[in-house]
Amino acid sequence: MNISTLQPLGWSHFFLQQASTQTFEKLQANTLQAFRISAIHRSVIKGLGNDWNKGEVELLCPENFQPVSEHFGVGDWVIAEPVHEHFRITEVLEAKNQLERLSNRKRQLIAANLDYLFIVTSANSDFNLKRLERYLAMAYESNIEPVIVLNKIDLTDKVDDYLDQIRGLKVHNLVSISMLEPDSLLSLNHYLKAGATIAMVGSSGVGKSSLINALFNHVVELATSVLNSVEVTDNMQATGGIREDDDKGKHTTTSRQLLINQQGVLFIDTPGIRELQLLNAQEGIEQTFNDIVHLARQCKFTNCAHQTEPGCQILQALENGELPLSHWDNYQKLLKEDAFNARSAQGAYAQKQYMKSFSKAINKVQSKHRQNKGK
Ligand SMILES: Nc1nc2c(ncn2[C@@H]2O[C@H](COP(=O)(O)OP(=O)(O)OP(=O)(O)O)[C@@H](O)[C@H]2O)c(=O)[nH]1
Ligand SMILES: [Mg+2]
Ligand SMILES: [Zn+2]
Repeated sequence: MNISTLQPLGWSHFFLQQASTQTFEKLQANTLQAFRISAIHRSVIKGLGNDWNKGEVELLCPENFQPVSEHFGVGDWVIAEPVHEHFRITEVLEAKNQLERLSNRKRQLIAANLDYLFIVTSANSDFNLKRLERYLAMAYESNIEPVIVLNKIDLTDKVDDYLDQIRGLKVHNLVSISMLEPDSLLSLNHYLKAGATIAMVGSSGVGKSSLINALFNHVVELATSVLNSVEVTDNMQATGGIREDDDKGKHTTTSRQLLINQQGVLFIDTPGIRELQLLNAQEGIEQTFNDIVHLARQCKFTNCAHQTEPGCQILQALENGELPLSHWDNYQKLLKEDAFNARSAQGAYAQKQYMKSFSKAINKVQSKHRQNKGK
């Protein structure tokens, strides 16, 4: 193995130093190889290794790494051994960072080893600040720098309104673009570094795949195309952002895949998420809502529940309009949901226990209420 061969894929000493002496020697002798996971489609797993410029290699996944979705995701690094003409995964390396969410009551990895998370939204009815807050919390939780990408600005004459709303979220990175205005894409140049990995997330149809295609005309699609043709649903006239094999219109992405363009930027395209459910994201939520956290610290009582307490800064800020009610509501909602989801992912038993204690607490409140009424 030659480190520089894998460097364009994002390989670094962080991964190399995880290898035991024995693994290291085998990597040197090429009796083991490192691969970056580039696609996971049902049971088919693909990776890019030493010969990455020749395309993907199918990787066999032994039972101890199944279900795959719980062990690694697109963007993760694995070690694999050659078995006949295939490679079999022997080890999954610890990731620099991983994006996860709750899906079907299970933890699901969205992508791993990212430098930036492009949170794509469109300047039309899809736009939703609360949804952006969810994505931000997910990014912060994983220590991945978020970039909010407001796309389809050709569809509105109120771009500044949208931008003002997003600025309220205090994000460092915000760009507004349109596939129909190629110059607008220049604002993304800052993030497009060779060897950097950028994942695109957002609702279906916001233009994640179009953006990957449009940024670089020379995107080399290493992953096999796993796209479904669907009806044209949007009003994009130009086809600049459309894949080569598509002259009809929209293709919805059905699985995650890693793509590398000729400038050496790595992209992870993901299918649109209907409703992002956070998982283990408490710190990320606190960071997203740090204005609220800051206010709460100034409440008169350290254990203030922000209900009726005197000297409550939250109540005061809500009253004088400094703190928008929807922002406060979303904060509470996300915290509750996150706690619930954590239990949900831990399993049905823990979930039952939680519901039990929850209903106990409610019963307590209700019986107290009845007692008070009876007085
Ligand atoms: N008007 C306009 N349409 C756009 C723009 N960018 C993308 N579109 C259109 O929006 C539709 C959806 O684009 P996609 O790139 O497939 O969206 P996606 O986010 O990848 O969607 P999923 O794969 O389903 O998650 C397509 O018809 C695009 O042509 C834009 O800047 N302006
Ligand atoms: Mg797509
Ligand atoms: Zn308070």
